[in-house]
Amino acid sequence: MTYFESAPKIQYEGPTSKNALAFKFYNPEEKIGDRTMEEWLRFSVAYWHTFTYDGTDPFGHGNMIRPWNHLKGMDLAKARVEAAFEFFDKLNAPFFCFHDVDIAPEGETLRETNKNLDEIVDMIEDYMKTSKTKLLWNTANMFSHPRFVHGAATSCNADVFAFSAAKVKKGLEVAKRLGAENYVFWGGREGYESLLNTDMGLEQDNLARFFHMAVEYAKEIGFAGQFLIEPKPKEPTKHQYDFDVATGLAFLKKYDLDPYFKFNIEANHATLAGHTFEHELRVARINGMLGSVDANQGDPLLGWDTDEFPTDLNATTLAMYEIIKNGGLGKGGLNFDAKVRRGSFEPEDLFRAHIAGMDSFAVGLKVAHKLIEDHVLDDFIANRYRSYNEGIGKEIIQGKADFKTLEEHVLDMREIKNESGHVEELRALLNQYLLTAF
Ligand code: XLS
Ligand code: NI
Ligand code: NI
Repeated sequence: MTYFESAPKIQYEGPTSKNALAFKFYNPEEKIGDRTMEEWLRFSVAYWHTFTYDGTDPFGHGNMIRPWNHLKGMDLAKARVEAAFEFFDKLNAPFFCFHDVDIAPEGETLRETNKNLDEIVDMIEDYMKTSKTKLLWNTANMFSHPRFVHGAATSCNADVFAFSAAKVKKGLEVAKRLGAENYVFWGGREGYESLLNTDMGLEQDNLARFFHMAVEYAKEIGFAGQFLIEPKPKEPTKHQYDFDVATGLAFLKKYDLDPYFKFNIEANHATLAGHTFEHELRVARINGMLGSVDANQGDPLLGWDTDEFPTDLNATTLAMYEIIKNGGLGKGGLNFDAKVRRGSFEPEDLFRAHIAGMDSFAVGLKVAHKLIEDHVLDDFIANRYRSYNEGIGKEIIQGKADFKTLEEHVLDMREIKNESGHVEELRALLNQYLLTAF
């Protein structure tokens, strides 16, 4: 059976193509430096937004027209798997991601839920034998069901902690079976509403205990994927513990978890934390912790996680700049944790949206690579910091200076000369590269 009848296999047609269902910039085979676009970008489709989401928002019912809408329960779950692999194939997507509850309905007990899950995982495993699409990561949804009202690993209720552990145990087994490249922990409701009723110390200690158990179990079953923490400052809780990369890093270091984790950085979460996307990528990169990316964008006029498909070329370019400087994403990828707007309710919009996101990151890749190849920012920055290459600066870097020698250096200095940072010029240069790369 065909689910997306109107959609052909999406091909690269080049920047002048007028075909909505074609790539204009993403040419998977095109070499950029030492890798192809496909190898650099490692695109992934998010199961929840593309196959599970029905358009429901806090003010309205589901409105998405989907070829599986008439089905329920396990029949619905199976149809979604069939549709998903048709979609991956037509889009030529190398990866996908899912939460446990996205792919199979929950039962009355965890035993029943796991049974449903096993049946669907069998089916996915079968499809994966002939499909090129691999599993970038899976994760456990520990925020939708009412039992997670006070959190999962940070819940005040030990039964909920146990339930969460059992879900992640199963998730790791599924990850191992399907050959997932990573396993993700996004904080869901791991945060708090008010300190008046919260033992923050215990909650964070418990979260660390939970992560250590996950690390142990992965070792036990031989799951070699990369563990990823996905920071987010708020939503659904008022304050989430994995606020941003810097906060997450301090947590991991405090509990000796940093050797086992990297970060999955989501653009919209970065902006919710009051950072740019590239800031979060940079913090992770310079600490050797850049693992993967949830590729989306927020709306500057709205203060929540709108999860829009990324189309801002400045942002994709600066993101790809960090990713290239990182030497790529390793086991990670660019996962479209992005949903079509509620007004874009036709099945074909799913293709149009992914094409928009993939083309935008392809542009970002090409422009960022050119910027790096031409040493544009590197030369500028090297020159800006040149005072550290000689004299007192060199002594600081070499650890030869101390407060006394530094005082001596400036005590009789009449004037310190600074130079302009020329940030406007650099922004214009970025525009120039964006407009001339193709
Ligand atoms: C929610 C998160 C979530 C994670 C996976 O804001 O982005 O979708 O990526 O649990
Ligand atoms: Ni995400
Ligand atoms: Ni998100």
